[in-house]
Amino acid sequence: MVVATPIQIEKIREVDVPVIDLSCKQSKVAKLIVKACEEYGFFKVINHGVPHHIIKNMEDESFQFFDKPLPEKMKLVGSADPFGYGSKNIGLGGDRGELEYLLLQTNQNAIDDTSKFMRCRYAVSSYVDGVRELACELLELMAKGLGVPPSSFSHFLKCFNSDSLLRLNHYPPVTHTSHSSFQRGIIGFGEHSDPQILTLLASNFVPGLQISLGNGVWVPVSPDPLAFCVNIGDVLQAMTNGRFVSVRHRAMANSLPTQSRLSMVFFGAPPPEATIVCPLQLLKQNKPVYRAFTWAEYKSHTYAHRLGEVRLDHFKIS
Ligand code: GA4
Repeated sequence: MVVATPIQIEKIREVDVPVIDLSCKQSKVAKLIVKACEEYGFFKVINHGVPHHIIKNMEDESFQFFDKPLPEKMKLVGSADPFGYGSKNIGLGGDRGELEYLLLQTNQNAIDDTSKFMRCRYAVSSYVDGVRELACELLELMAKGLGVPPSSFSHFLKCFNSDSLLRLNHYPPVTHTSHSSFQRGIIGFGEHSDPQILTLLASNFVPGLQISLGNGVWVPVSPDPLAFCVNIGDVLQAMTNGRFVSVRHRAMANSLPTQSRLSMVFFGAPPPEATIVCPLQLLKQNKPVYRAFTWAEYKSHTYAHRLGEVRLDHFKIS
């Protein structure tokens, strides 16, 4: 069981994270999103347009999958390598957390395959279509707010071979083994940044997500089943020359004693061969901070390293 670092060097701070109402005027929304991405690399969206029944259906299917006995889950999807079913092991480098998960690719062939374990693949494909569309809308609002061509970031997610992923995380309730684990909290999914462009997370009503403000300060994000939590990934930090922050975040496992937390996370990613560079309009007098790299290159660097590493530093121009 992984326990958070001692409370003396870790501070929990209640901060109102930005909540952005997508039904407001576009130009106002674009400005608010840019501000949130610069300050936190994180915001919540409400009135986002993804129909509630699509989210609920995906949630029900996910719970049904995780409720199955272990041998059945393994038989249906195989063990994560990295795609498939995983329990407690995260990635291939020995990271551990108090969760079980299902990691899926979102291209059409992969979704067709999901019919093996979901009662109908409609749940997965309609969820992925809905969140992808929302992710593109948000990326276009960011482009508008930054004054770069509208599809500068979103076009990657629209490619037929975009490497976007869907991750279903199930955090069962954890009983505390000691007083100190109760005080410090048990880690469900350890501190990290997401390597992709943009992440959209929906969860049930159980808390757990925290974002980092740096220097050991953590902000708990209150759960809202009607909102999506949005965070910037490493690729978008690179594409904005460091202006947007790829926020470090984690999930705690032990918030409610009897309730499971479920999160459904879409990672919007480029196709493998895409080259990641910052649009010229954002460079102006500033020198580029990162060298150009392909998503395939970044991904293999990512998967060869531990969860908590700051992977983008490797691509900094010294
Ligand atoms: C973090 C974001 C996504 O969940 C993920 C994770 C991936 C995995 O679980 O296989 C990684 C992690 C994530 C970054 C570092 C490597 C790879 C586990 C790990 C230790 C699916 C992703 O793309 O990168």
